[in-house]
Amino acid sequence: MTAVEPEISEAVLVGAIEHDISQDPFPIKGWDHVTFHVGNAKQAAHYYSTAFGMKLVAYRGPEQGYRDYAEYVMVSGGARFVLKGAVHRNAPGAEHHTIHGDGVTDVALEIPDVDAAYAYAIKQGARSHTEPTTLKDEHGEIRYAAIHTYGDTIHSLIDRSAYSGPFLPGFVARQPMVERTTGPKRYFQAIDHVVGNVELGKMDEWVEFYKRVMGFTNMAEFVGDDIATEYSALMSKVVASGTRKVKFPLNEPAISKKKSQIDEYLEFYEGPGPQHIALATNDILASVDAMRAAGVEFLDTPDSYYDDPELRARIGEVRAPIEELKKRKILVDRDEDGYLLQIFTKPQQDRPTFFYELIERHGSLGFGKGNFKALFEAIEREQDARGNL
Ligand code: TYF
Ligand code: FE
Repeated sequence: MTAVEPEISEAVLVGAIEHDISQDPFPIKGWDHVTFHVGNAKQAAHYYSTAFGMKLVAYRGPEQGYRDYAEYVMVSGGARFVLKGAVHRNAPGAEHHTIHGDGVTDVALEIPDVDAAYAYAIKQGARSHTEPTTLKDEHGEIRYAAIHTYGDTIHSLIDRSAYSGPFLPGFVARQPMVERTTGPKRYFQAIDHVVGNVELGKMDEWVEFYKRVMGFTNMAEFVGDDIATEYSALMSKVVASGTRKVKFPLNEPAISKKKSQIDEYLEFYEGPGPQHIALATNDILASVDAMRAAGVEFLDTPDSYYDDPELRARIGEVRAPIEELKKRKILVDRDEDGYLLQIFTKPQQDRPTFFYELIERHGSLGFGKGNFKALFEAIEREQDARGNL
Protein backbone atom coordinates (compact mmCIF):
# COMPACT_ATOMS: atom_id res chain seq x y z
CA MET A 1 0.00 0.00 0.00
CA THR A 2 1.23 3.47 -0.79
CA ALA A 3 0.32 6.43 1.39
CA VAL A 4 -1.70 9.00 -0.52
CA GLU A 5 -0.67 12.54 0.26
CA PRO A 6 -3.50 15.06 0.45
CA GLU A 7 -3.59 17.31 -2.60
CA ILE A 8 -2.76 20.66 -1.10
CA SER A 9 -0.97 23.43 -2.94
CA GLU A 10 2.19 24.98 -1.62
CA ALA A 11 0.53 28.42 -1.76
CA VAL A 12 -2.14 27.27 0.71
CA LEU A 13 0.47 25.66 2.95
CA VAL A 14 2.53 28.83 3.28
CA GLY A 15 -0.26 31.43 3.20
CA ALA A 16 0.64 32.89 -0.20
CA ILE A 17 -1.81 35.13 -2.06
CA GLU A 18 -2.75 35.67 -5.72
CA HIS A 19 -0.32 38.25 -7.02
CA ASP A 20 1.29 39.10 -10.38
CA ILE A 21 5.05 39.32 -9.67
CA SER A 22 5.76 41.01 -13.02
CA GLN A 23 4.52 44.23 -11.40
CA ASP A 24 7.11 44.01 -8.58
CA PRO A 25 10.35 46.06 -8.61
CA PHE A 26 12.25 42.91 -7.53
CA PRO A 27 10.24 39.91 -8.80
CA ILE A 28 10.74 36.71 -6.78
CA LYS A 29 9.42 33.26 -7.71
CA GLY A 30 10.05 31.86 -4.24
CA TRP A 31 12.68 30.24 -2.04
CA ASP A 32 15.46 28.47 -3.92
CA HIS A 33 17.38 26.91 -1.03
CA VAL A 34 18.96 27.57 2.36
CA THR A 35 22.66 26.84 2.87
CA PHE A 36 24.00 25.81 6.28
CA HIS A 37 27.69 25.81 7.12
CA VAL A 38 28.21 22.91 9.52
CA GLY A 39 31.16 21.20 11.18
CA ASN A 40 30.43 17.82 9.62
CA ALA A 41 28.16 17.88 6.57
CA LYS A 42 28.15 14.10 6.17
CA GLN A 43 26.74 13.58 9.66
CA ALA A 44 24.35 16.55 9.30
CA ALA A 45 22.98 14.93 6.12
CA HIS A 46 22.28 11.82 8.17
CA TYR A 47 20.44 13.87 10.86
CA TYR A 48 18.30 15.66 8.27
CA SER A 49 17.55 12.27 6.64
CA THR A 50 16.52 10.49 9.81
CA ALA A 51 15.16 13.25 12.07
CA PHE A 52 13.68 15.62 9.45
CA GLY A 53 12.71 12.95 6.91
CA MET A 54 14.60 14.73 4.13
CA LYS A 55 15.97 13.08 1.01
CA LEU A 56 19.56 13.44 -0.17
CA VAL A 57 19.40 14.25 -3.90
CA ALA A 58 22.71 15.84 -4.89
CA TYR A 59 26.31 16.27 -3.77
CA ARG A 60 29.59 17.84 -4.68
CA GLY A 61 32.95 17.49 -3.01
CA PRO A 62 36.57 16.55 -3.55
CA GLU A 63 35.43 13.60 -5.72
CA GLN A 64 34.15 16.15 -8.25
CA GLY A 65 37.40 18.13 -8.14
CA TYR A 66 35.80 20.62 -5.70
CA ARG A 67 38.70 20.89 -3.26
CA ASP A 68 37.30 23.02 -0.42
CA TYR A 69 33.94 21.67 0.73
CA ALA A 70 31.61 18.72 0.76
CA GLU A 71 28.02 19.84 0.08
CA TYR A 72 24.92 17.68 0.55
CA VAL A 73 21.62 18.79 -1.02
CA MET A 74 18.54 17.63 0.91
CA VAL A 75 14.90 18.05 -0.15
CA SER A 76 11.47 17.70 1.41
CA GLY A 77 8.67 18.64 -0.99
CA GLY A 78 9.53 22.12 -2.26
CA ALA A 79 12.06 22.83 0.51
CA ARG A 80 15.75 22.46 -0.29
CA PHE A 81 18.66 22.64 2.18
CA VAL A 82 22.37 22.56 1.36
CA LEU A 83 24.68 21.29 4.11
CA LYS A 84 28.21 22.52 3.59
CA GLY A 85 31.30 21.44 5.50
CA ALA A 86 34.90 22.57 4.87
CA VAL A 87 37.40 19.80 4.21
CA HIS A 88 40.43 21.94 5.16
CA ARG A 89 41.04 25.05 7.25
CA ASN A 90 41.82 27.38 4.31
CA ALA A 91 38.56 26.72 2.45
CA PRO A 92 37.29 30.15 1.29
CA GLY A 93 34.60 31.29 3.70
CA ALA A 94 35.49 28.66 6.32
CA GLU A 95 35.79 31.41 8.95
CA HIS A 96 31.98 31.66 8.94
CA HIS A 97 31.83 28.36 10.76
CA THR A 98 34.76 29.19 13.07
CA ILE A 99 33.05 32.39 14.20
CA HIS A 100 29.36 31.50 14.17
CA GLY A 101 29.32 27.73 14.59
CA ASP A 102 26.72 25.73 12.66
CA GLY A 103 24.31 28.16 11.04
CA VAL A 104 22.67 29.54 7.92
CA THR A 105 24.98 31.36 5.49
CA ASP A 106 22.66 31.85 2.51
CA VAL A 107 18.91 32.30 2.10
CA ALA A 108 18.80 31.80 -1.67
CA LEU A 109 15.87 33.07 -3.74
CA GLU A 110 14.59 31.95 -7.13
CA ILE A 111 14.50 34.97 -9.40
CA PRO A 112 13.12 35.14 -12.97
CA ASP A 113 15.57 37.87 -14.10
CA VAL A 114 18.77 37.82 -12.02
CA ASP A 115 20.49 40.67 -13.88
CA ALA A 116 17.55 43.03 -13.49
CA ALA A 117 16.98 42.09 -9.82
CA TYR A 118 20.66 42.42 -8.95
CA ALA A 119 20.93 45.81 -10.72
CA TYR A 120 17.84 47.05 -8.86
CA ALA A 121 19.15 45.82 -5.49
CA ILE A 122 22.54 47.49 -5.99
CA LYS A 123 20.92 50.75 -7.15
CA GLN A 124 18.79 50.63 -3.99
CA GLY A 125 21.87 50.32 -1.80
CA ALA A 126 22.46 46.56 -1.37
CA ARG A 127 26.09 45.45 -0.97
CA SER A 128 27.33 43.14 -3.73
CA HIS A 129 28.62 39.69 -2.89
CA THR A 130 28.80 38.20 -6.41
CA GLU A 131 28.13 40.03 -9.67
CA PRO A 132 25.82 38.29 -12.17
CA THR A 133 27.54 35.30 -13.75
CA THR A 134 26.58 32.21 -15.72
CA LEU A 135 27.28 28.75 -14.30
CA LYS A 136 27.01 25.83 -16.72
CA ASP A 137 27.49 22.13 -17.20
CA GLU A 138 25.98 19.41 -19.39
CA HIS A 139 22.53 20.00 -17.81
CA GLY A 140 22.26 23.61 -18.96
CA GLU A 141 22.93 26.94 -17.35
CA ILE A 142 22.13 28.99 -14.28
CA ARG A 143 22.25 32.76 -14.00
CA TYR A 144 23.62 33.60 -10.55
CA ALA A 145 24.36 36.65 -8.38
CA ALA A 146 24.42 37.34 -4.64
CA ILE A 147 23.96 40.27 -2.25
CA HIS A 148 24.74 40.69 1.43
CA THR A 149 22.08 41.00 4.13
CA TYR A 150 22.29 41.14 7.96
CA GLY A 151 25.45 39.84 9.61
CA ASP A 152 27.51 37.43 7.51
CA THR A 153 24.41 36.18 5.70
CA ILE A 154 23.82 36.47 1.95
CA HIS A 155 20.94 36.15 -0.50
CA SER A 156 21.91 34.23 -3.63
CA LEU A 157 19.71 35.12 -6.60
CA ILE A 158 19.17 32.17 -8.92
CA ASP A 159 17.48 31.72 -12.29
CA ARG A 160 17.25 27.98 -12.90
CA SER A 161 14.77 28.13 -15.81
CA ALA A 162 17.42 26.89 -18.29
CA TYR A 163 18.79 24.15 -16.03
CA SER A 164 17.73 20.51 -15.61
CA GLY A 165 20.50 19.09 -13.37
CA PRO A 166 20.06 17.78 -9.81
CA PHE A 167 20.94 21.15 -8.19
CA LEU A 168 23.56 23.54 -9.57
CA PRO A 169 26.38 23.00 -12.09
CA GLY A 170 29.09 20.82 -10.58
CA PHE A 171 26.74 18.82 -8.38
CA VAL A 172 26.04 15.16 -9.10
CA ALA A 173 22.84 13.24 -8.31
CA ARG A 174 22.95 11.11 -5.16
CA GLN A 175 20.72 8.35 -3.87
CA PRO A 176 18.96 8.86 -0.51
CA MET A 177 21.18 8.17 2.50
CA VAL A 178 18.47 6.39 4.45
CA GLU A 179 15.43 4.39 3.27
CA ARG A 180 12.76 5.33 5.82
CA THR A 181 10.08 2.74 6.47
CA THR A 182 8.11 4.64 9.12
CA GLY A 183 6.54 8.07 9.50
CA PRO A 184 4.74 10.26 6.96
CA LYS A 185 6.11 10.47 3.42
CA ARG A 186 7.33 14.00 4.13
CA TYR A 187 7.62 15.73 7.49
CA PHE A 188 7.23 19.14 5.80
CA GLN A 189 6.44 20.37 2.31
CA ALA A 190 7.83 23.92 2.08
CA ILE A 191 9.66 26.75 3.79
CA ASP A 192 7.14 29.17 5.31
CA HIS A 193 9.37 31.95 6.72
CA VAL A 194 12.95 32.69 7.70
CA VAL A 195 13.53 34.91 10.74
CA GLY A 196 16.54 37.18 11.27
CA ASN A 197 17.93 38.38 14.60
CA VAL A 198 19.58 41.81 14.39
CA GLU A 199 21.17 44.12 16.97
CA LEU A 200 19.31 46.47 19.32
CA GLY A 201 17.98 49.44 17.36
CA LYS A 202 18.57 47.85 13.93
CA MET A 203 15.23 46.14 13.27
CA ASP A 204 13.72 49.14 11.48
CA GLU A 205 16.86 49.56 9.35
CA TRP A 206 16.53 45.98 8.11
CA VAL A 207 12.78 46.36 7.56
CA GLU A 208 13.63 49.41 5.42
CA PHE A 209 16.37 47.43 3.65
CA TYR A 210 13.90 44.77 2.45
CA LYS A 211 11.34 47.41 1.45
CA ARG A 212 13.90 49.47 -0.46
CA VAL A 213 16.04 46.68 -1.98
CA MET A 214 13.45 43.96 -2.63
CA GLY A 215 10.21 45.93 -2.72
CA PHE A 216 8.84 43.99 0.27
CA THR A 217 5.91 45.31 2.29
CA ASN A 218 5.11 45.12 6.00
CA MET A 219 2.74 42.44 7.19
CA ALA A 220 0.39 43.39 10.00
CA GLU A 221 1.95 41.16 12.63
CA PHE A 222 4.47 42.89 14.82
CA VAL A 223 5.62 42.87 18.44
CA GLY A 224 5.86 46.43 19.72
CA ASP A 225 7.00 48.06 22.96
CA ASP A 226 3.85 47.01 24.83
CA ILE A 227 4.38 43.29 24.35
CA ALA A 228 8.17 43.58 24.49
CA THR A 229 8.27 45.10 27.96
CA GLU A 230 5.63 42.79 29.33
CA TYR A 231 7.16 39.43 28.52
CA SER A 232 8.81 38.87 25.16
CA ALA A 233 12.13 40.77 25.48
CA LEU A 234 12.09 41.24 21.73
CA MET A 235 10.66 43.53 19.12
CA SER A 236 9.59 42.03 15.81
CA LYS A 237 8.27 43.15 12.43
CA VAL A 238 7.49 41.09 9.35
CA VAL A 239 8.22 41.96 5.71
CA ALA A 240 7.07 39.86 2.76
CA SER A 241 7.36 39.60 -1.01
CA GLY A 242 4.37 40.42 -3.24
CA THR A 243 3.04 36.85 -3.21
CA ARG A 244 3.83 36.50 0.55
CA LYS A 245 5.65 33.27 -0.34
CA VAL A 246 8.85 34.79 1.01
CA LYS A 247 8.37 36.17 4.52
CA PHE A 248 11.11 37.62 6.71
CA PRO A 249 10.26 38.41 10.33
CA LEU A 250 13.05 40.53 11.87
CA ASN A 251 13.72 40.56 15.62
CA GLU A 252 15.78 42.85 17.80
CA PRO A 253 16.33 42.54 21.56
CA ALA A 254 14.22 44.58 23.97
CA ILE A 255 15.22 45.67 27.46
CA SER A 256 13.86 43.28 30.07
CA LYS A 257 14.55 41.91 33.53
CA LYS A 258 16.47 38.92 32.19
CA LYS A 259 18.80 38.71 29.23
CA SER A 260 16.73 38.78 26.05
CA GLN A 261 16.70 35.54 24.04
CA ILE A 262 17.83 37.73 21.11
CA ASP A 263 20.85 38.98 23.08
CA GLU A 264 21.68 35.39 23.97
CA TYR A 265 21.58 34.52 20.25
CA LEU A 266 23.70 37.55 19.26
CA GLU A 267 26.27 36.66 21.91
CA PHE A 268 26.60 32.98 20.99
CA TYR A 269 26.33 33.51 17.22
CA GLU A 270 28.73 36.48 17.51
CA GLY A 271 26.45 38.77 15.56
CA PRO A 272 23.20 38.96 13.63
CA GLY A 273 21.95 35.96 11.68
CA PRO A 274 19.03 33.67 10.89
CA GLN A 275 17.23 32.66 14.10
CA HIS A 276 14.64 30.15 12.90
CA ILE A 277 13.12 28.66 9.81
CA ALA A 278 9.44 27.78 9.87
CA LEU A 279 8.65 24.61 7.94
CA ALA A 280 5.13 24.26 6.53
CA THR A 281 3.55 20.88 7.13
CA ASN A 282 0.12 19.52 6.19
CA ASP A 283 0.07 17.19 9.21
CA ILE A 284 1.86 18.67 12.20
CA LEU A 285 0.72 15.84 14.51
CA ALA A 286 2.33 13.15 12.35
CA SER A 287 5.45 15.28 11.79
CA VAL A 288 5.98 15.95 15.49
CA ASP A 289 5.46 12.26 16.33
CA ALA A 290 8.00 11.15 13.71
CA MET A 291 10.56 13.80 14.64
CA ARG A 292 10.24 13.17 18.39
CA ALA A 293 10.64 9.44 17.79
CA ALA A 294 13.88 10.27 15.94
CA GLY A 295 15.17 12.35 18.85
CA VAL A 296 14.24 15.95 17.90
CA GLU A 297 13.56 17.99 21.04
CA PHE A 298 10.70 20.48 21.12
CA LEU A 299 9.98 23.32 23.55
CA ASP A 300 7.69 22.34 26.35
CA THR A 301 4.27 23.94 26.79
CA PRO A 302 2.61 23.63 30.22
CA ASP A 303 -0.75 21.82 30.40
CA SER A 304 -2.25 25.05 31.76
CA TYR A 305 -1.99 26.49 28.23
CA TYR A 306 -4.54 23.97 26.97
CA ASP A 307 -6.78 24.20 30.02
CA ASP A 308 -7.06 28.00 29.82
CA PRO A 309 -10.77 28.67 29.14
CA GLU A 310 -9.95 31.98 27.44
CA LEU A 311 -7.69 30.22 24.95
CA ARG A 312 -10.26 27.47 24.38
CA ALA A 313 -12.93 30.06 23.64
CA ARG A 314 -10.66 32.07 21.35
CA ILE A 315 -9.43 29.17 19.21
CA GLY A 316 -12.81 27.45 18.85
CA GLU A 317 -12.91 24.27 16.78
CA VAL A 318 -9.68 23.10 15.18
CA ARG A 319 -9.05 20.00 13.07
CA ALA A 320 -7.74 17.86 15.96
CA PRO A 321 -8.99 17.37 19.53
CA ILE A 322 -7.23 19.69 22.00
CA GLU A 323 -6.11 16.59 23.92
CA GLU A 324 -4.09 15.48 20.89
CA LEU A 325 -2.42 18.88 20.67
CA LYS A 326 -1.80 18.94 24.43
CA LYS A 327 -0.15 15.51 24.29
CA ARG A 328 2.30 16.86 21.71
CA LYS A 329 2.69 20.44 23.07
CA ILE A 330 1.42 21.92 19.79
CA LEU A 331 0.29 25.56 20.02
CA VAL A 332 -2.85 27.02 18.40
CA ASP A 333 -3.55 30.55 17.27
CA ARG A 334 -6.54 32.05 15.50
CA ASP A 335 -7.05 35.38 13.73
CA GLU A 336 -9.66 36.90 11.42
CA ASP A 337 -8.52 34.74 8.47
CA GLY A 338 -8.36 31.35 10.14
CA TYR A 339 -6.09 29.44 12.50
CA LEU A 340 -2.64 27.86 12.65
CA LEU A 341 -0.94 25.09 14.59
CA GLN A 342 2.73 25.53 15.48
CA ILE A 343 5.56 24.14 17.60
CA PHE A 344 9.21 25.12 18.10
CA THR A 345 12.27 22.89 18.44
CA LYS A 346 15.08 23.50 20.88
CA PRO A 347 18.31 24.87 19.38
CA GLN A 348 19.70 22.54 16.71
CA GLN A 349 23.37 22.79 17.73
CA ASP A 350 25.41 23.19 20.92
CA ARG A 351 25.21 26.97 20.79
CA PRO A 352 21.75 28.37 21.72
CA THR A 353 21.31 29.90 18.27
CA PHE A 354 19.35 28.45 15.34
CA PHE A 355 16.11 26.44 15.74
CA TYR A 356 13.06 25.32 13.74
CA GLU A 357 9.32 25.90 13.83
CA LEU A 358 6.75 23.56 12.33
CA ILE A 359 3.60 25.34 11.15
CA GLU A 360 0.30 24.03 9.80
CA ARG A 361 -1.83 26.86 8.41
CA HIS A 362 -5.59 26.78 8.09
CA GLY A 363 -6.28 30.17 6.52
CA SER A 364 -4.30 32.24 9.00
CA LEU A 365 -1.57 34.38 7.43
CA GLY A 366 -0.10 35.23 10.84
CA PHE A 367 2.84 33.99 12.88
CA GLY A 368 1.19 32.89 16.13
CA LYS A 369 1.04 36.21 17.94
CA GLY A 370 -1.46 34.80 20.44
CA ASN A 371 1.19 32.27 21.47
CA PHE A 372 3.99 34.74 22.11
CA LYS A 373 3.48 34.74 25.88
CA ALA A 374 3.45 30.93 26.24
CA LEU A 375 6.29 30.61 23.74
CA PHE A 376 8.56 33.19 25.32
CA GLU A 377 7.98 31.76 28.77
CA ALA A 378 9.04 28.34 27.41
CA ILE A 379 12.16 29.91 25.88
CA GLU A 380 12.95 31.62 29.20
CA ARG A 381 12.75 28.28 31.01
CA GLU A 382 15.34 26.94 28.57
CA GLN A 383 17.50 30.03 29.07
CA ASP A 384 17.31 29.53 32.84
CA ALA A 385 18.42 25.90 32.40
CA ARG A 386 21.51 27.24 30.61
CA GLY A 387 22.28 29.43 33.64
CA ASN A 388 21.13 32.70 32.07
CA LEU A 389 19.36 34.31 35.05
O1 TYF B 1 8.40 33.96 13.21
C1 TYF B 1 7.84 34.53 14.11
O2 TYF B 1 7.81 35.75 14.20
C2 TYF B 1 7.13 33.71 15.14
C3 TYF B 1 7.35 34.26 16.51
O3 TYF B 1 12.07 33.42 19.32
C4 TYF B 1 8.65 34.04 17.15
O4 TYF B 1 7.46 32.40 15.00
C5 TYF B 1 9.48 35.08 17.43
C6 TYF B 1 10.64 34.89 18.16
C7 TYF B 1 10.96 33.62 18.58
C8 TYF B 1 10.17 32.56 18.26
C9 TYF B 1 9.01 32.78 17.55
FE1 FE C 1 8.18 31.87 13.17
